[in-house]
Amino acid sequence: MGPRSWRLVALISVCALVLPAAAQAAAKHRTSRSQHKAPRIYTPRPQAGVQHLHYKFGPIHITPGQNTINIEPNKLRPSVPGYITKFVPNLKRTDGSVPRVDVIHLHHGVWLVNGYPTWAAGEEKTRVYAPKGFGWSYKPSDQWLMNYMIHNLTPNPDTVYITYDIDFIPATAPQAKTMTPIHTQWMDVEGIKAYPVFDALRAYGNKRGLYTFPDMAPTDPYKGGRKRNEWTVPHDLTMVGTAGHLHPGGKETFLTVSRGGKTVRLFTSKAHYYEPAGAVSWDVSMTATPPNWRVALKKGDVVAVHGTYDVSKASWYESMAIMPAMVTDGPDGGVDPFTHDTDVPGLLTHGHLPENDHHGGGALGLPNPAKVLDGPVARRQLTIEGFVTSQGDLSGDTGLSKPPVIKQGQSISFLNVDAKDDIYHTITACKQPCNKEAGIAYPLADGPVDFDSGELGNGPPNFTAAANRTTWSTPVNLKPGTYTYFCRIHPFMRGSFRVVK
Ligand SMILES: [Cu+2]
Repeated sequence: MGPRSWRLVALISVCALVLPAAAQAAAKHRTSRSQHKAPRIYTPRPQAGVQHLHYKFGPIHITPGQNTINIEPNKLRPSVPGYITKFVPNLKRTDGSVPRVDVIHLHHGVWLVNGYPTWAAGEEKTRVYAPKGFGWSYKPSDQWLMNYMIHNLTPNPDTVYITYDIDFIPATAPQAKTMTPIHTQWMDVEGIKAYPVFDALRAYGNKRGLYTFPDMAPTDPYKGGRKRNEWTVPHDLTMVGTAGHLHPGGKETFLTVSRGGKTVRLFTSKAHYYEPAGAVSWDVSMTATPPNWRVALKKGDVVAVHGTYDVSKASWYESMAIMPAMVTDGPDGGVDPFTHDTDVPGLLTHGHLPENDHHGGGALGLPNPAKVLDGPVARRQLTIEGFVTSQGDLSGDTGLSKPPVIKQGQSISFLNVDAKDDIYHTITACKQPCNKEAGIAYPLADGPVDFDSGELGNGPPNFTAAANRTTWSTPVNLKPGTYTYFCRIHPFMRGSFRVVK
């Protein structure tokens, strides 16, 4: 399995409107305009002269509980030079059906072109459209790699394809003569790295329950070094589009630009949740820049990306904030972001998707851990094997549901035996009783206190979601009570333990 990682993204977009002129630039972190109604969903007309190409990468055989990162050569692409003007990814089974997102999903797919991330998709499946007259220039000699992380939330194997629809204008088409080439500028709060994640915990939120990374990070995430969320514009050019990628809990990503000591907001990509429970699931679509959005950037401008999460309901581990941008190779018009308000309302890249219909939270008839009699005193390490914890397991008819008991000040340790099969598990606090049916919105990391083990397991160094350890111990400072937990990777897995005086 080859590996590496990133999860990512999606992005960009769009088509036709004019930037409202006006407005002095706004201050650095001003609140972006509120949108009470759903933003409009944008569906561009195909550019003239395009071919619609459809590719299926695979078949990919998915192992039980898989959450690993792979990277493989990708020869599925146009055979002649030209311009790519649309990129729409998906994940499909061999029969063409789209798996439910709470069963198996594309945690990320990144199409690397000559080593650089160029298009990407995450669970939110953002669709990417170049504005009319613009396209990514493509040569058959380009090297393409497919970097993907497919997350199987169940213990059942499966087989899928990563699909992508491309609109393509061959260089020989008359329309090609008027095209302006663009390329992707990868903007990620963690920079370009294998697994660019950060934790957004409830304790980090402001009074409104919002947490913006890296701005509000309790410690400098860059440790005084290079700010990985920044990009210094190398020469005058035009940015023609952008859209964000984030995870459940995410509210928005935004770009700022700084010049001469002044900072303004370039664009805010907002998460619109179709999820009835709010910002807690993958039932979401991101806004992208409108079609005629054009911003002139100057050499030396510093563009930075930020991500805001709603931490009022739950903590969010291994979160992302990525905002790839489409930029031209040189100056190509556009407004000055310091004299025009470029942070205009965006357009959604898609509506609600049927694969996000299973929200979870229904009754399963599992025991309520708080009412179950004490299990044995926990003296030895608990094991997680075959997706079952050796004591306190709630996820089914295991006969192991009685919580192991420890005295206040002690801790229980867990060993993930499944790590030998590259299956990662977490022990993550959830609110009691945490015994309902799993779905895209349940369970959440909303226990009375936060604890999380990280993904117990091993993977290639610097290229994995795994913590590269297989054990974890509960915090020693827990007050007496019954604690419930779930596995973030396989949310049907639940357990409990009890702390007594
Ligand atoms: Cu698990």
